[in-house]
Amino acid sequence: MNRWHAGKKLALALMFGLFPLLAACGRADLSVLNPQGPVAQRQFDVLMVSVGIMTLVVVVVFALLIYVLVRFRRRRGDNSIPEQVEGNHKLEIIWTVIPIILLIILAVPTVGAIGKFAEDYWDDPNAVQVKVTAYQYWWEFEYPQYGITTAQELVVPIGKKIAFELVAGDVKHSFWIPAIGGKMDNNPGLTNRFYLEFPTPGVYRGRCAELCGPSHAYMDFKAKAVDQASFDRWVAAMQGPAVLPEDDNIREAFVSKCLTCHAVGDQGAPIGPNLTGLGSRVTVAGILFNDTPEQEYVIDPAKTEENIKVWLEDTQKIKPGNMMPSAVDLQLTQEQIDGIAKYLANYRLDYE
Ligand code: HEC
Ligand SMILES: [Cu+2]
Repeated sequence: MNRWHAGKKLALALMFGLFPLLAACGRADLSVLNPQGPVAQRQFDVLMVSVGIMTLVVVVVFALLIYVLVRFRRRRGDNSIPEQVEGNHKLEIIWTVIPIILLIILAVPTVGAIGKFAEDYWDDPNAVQVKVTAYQYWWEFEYPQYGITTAQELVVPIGKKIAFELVAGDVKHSFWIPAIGGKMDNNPGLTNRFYLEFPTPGVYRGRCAELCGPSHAYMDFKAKAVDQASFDRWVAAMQGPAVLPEDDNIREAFVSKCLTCHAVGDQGAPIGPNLTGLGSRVTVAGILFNDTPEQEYVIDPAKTEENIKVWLEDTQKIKPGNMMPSAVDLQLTQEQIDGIAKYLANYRLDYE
């Protein structure tokens, strides 16, 4: 009785314990199982066809197995050897033909969908071109139609085809926004093209989906989908003149110690992410969130400032093996750290 009680308690605890875990499976900003937009929906449909077929196979095979186990079990006192059968044409044809039919049912929508996913809208004047270059462990997004470059946070208009050209700056990476679609490899020296569509405004979480080094698991990015007017304002703000720190000492430090690798303004950066409008990004370095738990994805400048300091203090602790030196190696004073963090956190492009 007691043991039964404990078992029941454990089962209940497991059920409720797993609940929040499983609930995350449906997040609209993250989950393949809650597809957003036509590309993700099509991929989900193909997934469901194969899950359906596999479920059918499992159910039929297990039903037959259980039936045979029960029906042909050895009965008490029966020591006779059953009739020995070898080769049954009818059965062999059945279990060859049925899998072939199932494979055809699986193949037709899959091959059709794969063709659709690979459609190239790069030269479509209505599409927005984004060239994605993946580095250990960050993402660069270049918009050749507008002459602008950003990093870690992709900004796109809703309802339009976003034509991606993928390449890697070092090793192989893979571009994946689970709720929106993907994934596709970023290879060094070889470009891949595909497209995605974002149906509703919001922040979607992106990931690197190819083991690329010690900080692979931290190689996150965000995709922010906004309406067309906001997107146009963002492009105009990105194209505008760069803003530098007002204070002479801070500006001098920023230019000499940071702009050697980074850039502000519309040009790409030589080694690191473009920092233009960093204060408008949901994260620092892709993983330190600038929002508060109460208001997801609403940026809190004080939190951004804190995150920039955390990042500068020990970049290797946040993302082991990344290419940015820490404050000590850059010989920054505390005053410079504070000043630069304040400047970057308040470097906002108010386009939403
Ligand atoms: C040697 C080149 C180099 C120098 C110098 C450098 N950085 Fe970086 N920085 C990088 C690289 C590379 C990354 C990307 C790291 C990653 O995420 O893997 C980065 C990332 C960042 C990020 C996160 C960017 C984002 O999009 O979220 C910030 C902020 C930053 N650096 C600020 C600074 C500041 C401020 C300085 C000067 C005090 C500086 N960096 C100096 C190379 C450099
Ligand atoms: Cu990667």
